[in-house]
Amino acid sequence: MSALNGSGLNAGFNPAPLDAAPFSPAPFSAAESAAMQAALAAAAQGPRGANPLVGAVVVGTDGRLLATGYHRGAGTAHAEADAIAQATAAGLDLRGAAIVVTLEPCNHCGRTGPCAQAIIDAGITDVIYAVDDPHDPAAGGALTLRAAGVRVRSELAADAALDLNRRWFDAVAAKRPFVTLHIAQTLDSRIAASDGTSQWISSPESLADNHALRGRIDAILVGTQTVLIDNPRLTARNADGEADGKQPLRAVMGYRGIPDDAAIHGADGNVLHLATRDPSEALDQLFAHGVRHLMVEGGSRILSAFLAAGLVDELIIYLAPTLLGSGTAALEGLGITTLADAQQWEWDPASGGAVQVLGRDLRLHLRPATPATPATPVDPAATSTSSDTTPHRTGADTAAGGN
Ligand code: AOF
Ligand code: ZN
Repeated sequence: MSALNGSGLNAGFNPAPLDAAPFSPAPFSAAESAAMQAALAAAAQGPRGANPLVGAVVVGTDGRLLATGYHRGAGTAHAEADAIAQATAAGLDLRGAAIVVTLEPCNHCGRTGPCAQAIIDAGITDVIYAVDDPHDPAAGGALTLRAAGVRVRSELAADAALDLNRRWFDAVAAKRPFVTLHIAQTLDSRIAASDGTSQWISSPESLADNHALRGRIDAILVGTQTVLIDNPRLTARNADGEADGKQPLRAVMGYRGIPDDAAIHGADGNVLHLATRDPSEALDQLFAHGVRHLMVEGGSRILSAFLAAGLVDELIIYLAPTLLGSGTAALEGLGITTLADAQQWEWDPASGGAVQVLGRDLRLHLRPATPATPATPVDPAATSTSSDTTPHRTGADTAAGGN
């Protein structure tokens, strides 16, 4: 986790030459390892979402770190392109240089050009990356680079790179959107007072932060109950309260119909009704509609269903210094009756940090904790006469991260 703790965040901008070890027993030099740590730290500055967090560092022939780049989210420059652009803007000649990246450089013309080609065009002759890109359309950059005569090595700091994006890798493998869930709540975890009033628990700064997030997701999801009671617009709005910039698809989940005059229809009618109460089924349908980053907005039944199913990859809590003592609880229950089954989460220092002060609120940023390995592996043959070889469930197995 050292790559995530923010220390050395600016290491990439340090012009001091790194220790270029005269003899390196490993396939990677000390300078390359240091560059990878800087790339991992840079990656963590980006936002989580449809794309993974990726960092890249260009290393000169003398072992100096020439430029550091990172990916700022879907639709923006990839990390390699960002690093190369910075080096080029500084007038550096990258011929013969190396680039150290936390993910295999992409090979596709997605929202931006292929990084493999940008590396070749810059004259970079060495590529070191941590882990392969599992995403079919983008994968294959290493082959392209090798075919062009670039020396390519991988698996440097692979564990740290996998851990950095572990829920993104899970989502890609499961062919489902990456799921961000946010809760705007009081200190005592209420999202509405007992008379139903809920505007505005959060500070204007928290609302602005949430609208910025709305502007970079593919879809926002609520339950039919929320549509019927709160009648939300679910648009990404600017400080003047006007719909502004890219707007997410608005999805409603549940069996009840959406009234024709519901505000959610908006001017563009970009609304999808998912006739299901099953989070997994909802994600399948959204994925089929091209959604790669979903924000789950509420209400408490939907929030709870996604959490109980272990389908939340990122949790953002806007915590207002307010007490209600009664009213609607953020969560309705997760089917947990004993502490050993509690869901375990960890503070996520990526994407702006684990804790931010937003006006009078705190913004808490978390991700599912890594499922712990049971201390003593269970040998089914020794403990059971049945043919069921399913590992015993532990509290860690039932945590959100275990799905
Ligand atoms: C890289 N460098 O910094 C990132 C990569 O829609 P696009 O064009 O942004 O492509 C997204 C895919 O590209 C993403 O799913 C992943 O496979 C890869 N991300 N690749 O070379 C980067 N963010
Ligand atoms: Zn790329």
